[in-house]
Amino acid sequence: MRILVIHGPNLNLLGKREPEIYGTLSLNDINQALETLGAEFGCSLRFFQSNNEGLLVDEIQQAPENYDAILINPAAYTHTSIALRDSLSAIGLPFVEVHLSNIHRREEFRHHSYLAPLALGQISGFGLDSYLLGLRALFNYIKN
Ligand code: CA2
Repeated sequence: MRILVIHGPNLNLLGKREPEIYGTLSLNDINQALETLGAEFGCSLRFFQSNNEGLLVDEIQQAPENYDAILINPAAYTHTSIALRDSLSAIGLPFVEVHLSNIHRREEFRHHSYLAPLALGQISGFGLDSYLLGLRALFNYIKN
């Protein structure tokens, strides 16, 4: 089973800025924890981070050639990107949306997600555990 993990804009800064909101782990720490859990499930993972909306769309469009499902933290594009939503809709792969922070207890503009209505589910507010729970949910969904 192959899972594509996508991290949206500014997540490359994790661990370097705003630790009170996003914690002290780096993106690399998150990827390593996912890799370890993925190995327990027998999943191979690829990690992709970009600050560029078009590159994220390109990656999503190509995903069906190589992957069974997507775990995505779309970051700020969650709240703005019809392009990401359209690409996920077009490919039709199952995906789970995750957020480190609880977007529903933050500013109002973060409460809406363009992607969530297409997702298997959304996990928000648990830091690293949001990703690990999301990976587990995705694996359990696609293994059946
Ligand atoms: O909580 C999340 O995971 C978010 O997707 C993070 C996004 C934010 O726009 C969403 O509303 C919720 C922002 C990611 C920015 O990451 C940074 C990390 C360290 C320092 C600055 C930004």
